Amino acid sequence: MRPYFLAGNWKLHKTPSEAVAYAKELAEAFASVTHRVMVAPTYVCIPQVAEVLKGSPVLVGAQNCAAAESGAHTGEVAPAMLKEAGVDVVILGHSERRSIYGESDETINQKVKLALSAGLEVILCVGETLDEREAGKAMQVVEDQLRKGLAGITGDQLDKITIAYEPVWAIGTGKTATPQDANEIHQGAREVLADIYSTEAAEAMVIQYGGSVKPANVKELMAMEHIDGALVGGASLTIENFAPIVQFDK
Ligand code: G2H
Repeated sequence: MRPYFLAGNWKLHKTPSEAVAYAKELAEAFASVTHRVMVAPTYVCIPQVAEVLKGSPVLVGAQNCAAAESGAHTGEVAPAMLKEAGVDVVILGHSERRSIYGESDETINQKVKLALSAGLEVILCVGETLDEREAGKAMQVVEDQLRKGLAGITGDQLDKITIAYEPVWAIGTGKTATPQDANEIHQGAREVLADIYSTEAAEAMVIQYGGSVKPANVKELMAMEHIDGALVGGASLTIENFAPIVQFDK
């Protein structure tokens, strides 16, 4: 049985004082949560949020990391620096990183490798654009991103990796893939993982769905066989929305 993993991606929201106040609410609300939970603030909020969440089951995430360990990379933050600042999990390959900041699969793969060697867990995001979906290429795109993003990653590293399927057309748009459409891609992704690694390894991997997840649709998404959690943006920013998502089965 795969554990559910519900993660909040705060994107470019919340100042350090707002993040700390919210983290305190989360620590209290999720003190005895039964699923895996994570929140990913901006870099500058991480140390303070990590301090608040110390001893709480809520994991600390980062939204990105550098594709290098150190050196002349102005504006970047290395995986080991994130680890020392209290980060448990790093989100890599989010479609906003791919589309706005031009990250290639090769760069993302480099980041995955460096993050794992720094002792971080990884959420690797994949997903097709609307044009790609309409051209019937959704699964092909996801397969390509998975194969390239995981290149060189061995089977014994998989327990540190979560996949997030985020159809780009459903991100922040209010449009959600139907649970059946999402499940179909999740199942396809699992078949790709089985082909790269093994059926057993693929069955054990947690695959989150992301894209306009909210309290009103979380339950039906989580009911699907191959959907094991959610990567939540907008609805992770308030306790009123995030608590019912994380505790969707209560
Ligand atoms: C997808 C998701 C979080 P939202 O980007 O990663 O955002 O839930 O706002 O669509």
